[in-house]
Amino acid sequence: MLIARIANRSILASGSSLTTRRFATVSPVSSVTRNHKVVVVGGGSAGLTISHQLLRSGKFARDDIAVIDPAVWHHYQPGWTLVGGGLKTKEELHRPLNSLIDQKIKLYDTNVNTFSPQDNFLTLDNGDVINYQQLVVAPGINIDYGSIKGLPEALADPQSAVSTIYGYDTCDKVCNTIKQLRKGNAIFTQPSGIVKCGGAPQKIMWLALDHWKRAGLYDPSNPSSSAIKISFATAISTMFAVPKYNSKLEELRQETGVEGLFQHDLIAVDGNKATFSRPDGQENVTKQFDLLHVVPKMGPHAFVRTSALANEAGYVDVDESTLCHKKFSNVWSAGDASSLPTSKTAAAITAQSPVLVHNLLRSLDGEKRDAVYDGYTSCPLLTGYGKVLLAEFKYGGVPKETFSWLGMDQATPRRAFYHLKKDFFPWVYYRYMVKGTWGGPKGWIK
Ligand code: UQ1
Repeated sequence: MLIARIANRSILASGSSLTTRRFATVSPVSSVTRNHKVVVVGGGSAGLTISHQLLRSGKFARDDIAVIDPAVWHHYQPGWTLVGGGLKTKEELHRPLNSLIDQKIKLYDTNVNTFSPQDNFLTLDNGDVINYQQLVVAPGINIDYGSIKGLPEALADPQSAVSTIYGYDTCDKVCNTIKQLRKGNAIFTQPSGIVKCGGAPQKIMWLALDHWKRAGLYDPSNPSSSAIKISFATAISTMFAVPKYNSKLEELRQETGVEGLFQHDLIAVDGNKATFSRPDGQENVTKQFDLLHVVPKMGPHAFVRTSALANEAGYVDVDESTLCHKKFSNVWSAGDASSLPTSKTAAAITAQSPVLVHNLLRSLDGEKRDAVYDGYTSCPLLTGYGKVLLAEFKYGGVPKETFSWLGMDQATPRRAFYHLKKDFFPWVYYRYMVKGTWGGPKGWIK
């Protein structure tokens, strides 16, 4: 250990201004310095996919690539809606993170403390210094449970019918609250601001509706005389951001008698009362509920938001085509933490990763970044058991549907899409995508 420290000091003593700076903030007695060609912050969908695609390029030796993530578990989050709907267990959707990382990649199981992109290094929470040639920042975003007053307490209370599919701890509570409800008001919310997978807040509502319909508690053709009343309370003014799919989902809402509480942004939960703020200085609205499915507000992690890498909103400020940082040409980002103006999904990561990897490798070779991301993302939107509308679109909300060559209109919910969502995607994700060999709609990567 001592030898390692001395060795590190001698590397640091090579005289750059960088060295002085490091010693100014980090104790030389306890800290260690390491060097990697590529450092990937985050072992989530983007971090794993990108680091393994890089490794498979054959251009890296053992420990050339490092991943930084303190998580013990890696979760397949797109599956949490299925847990809420009673179709999967949460345990079958996760894997120990270290079991998913190739032995040739170095894993640091700690948090990043600060980024120093001007000097090509970052520090870890334990004070260690990590130098890099290229940096990929993909730590995801944070679910801010405290953004809604009373929410943390209500979620933790096993007696309350308040839950969310957006967390590992609560996604199974969702299923219990749906099964237990026999009558009363069921409210499903969607917040203002950026969330992961903009369709998920209503997917769980469509599954619950279908469950109550089958249980004889909800009659879509006669909602007012049904035991259960269903409301969708969303901070935005439509069901979905992409016009093509919005028309279909709005039609479905009206046909099934779901009340649309548009421009209602949940701000507080108190017992069985939910309070919503309204735009343009209108008074808050309070609703009584017997079941409340909440989607908390979300945002960038503090260590990204407060760093030199962030844009004004706190996301890693990258070019929307090349995924390269707008100021630091050896910094990249993909996935939820990035500023890319598209919907935050695992499907988006299938399209972003090959572009980022190609451009990063070209940069290492001193060549032009010539791969372009078109904003592709997808939302397999469950509209009931056995039914999925497969929304796929690029920047500007322009549809980009994989199965259009078969003459299919993907706005029509289908059983085949349901099996893609429930069976195929979780399988291809762990078997190929996080190993760097699945390119989404483009198929397998050699
Ligand atoms: C996809 O590749 C993927 O990753 C495994 C998903 O899982 C989260 C998806 O939801 C989607 C839509 C894709 C895209 C792939 C095809 C074939 C449409």
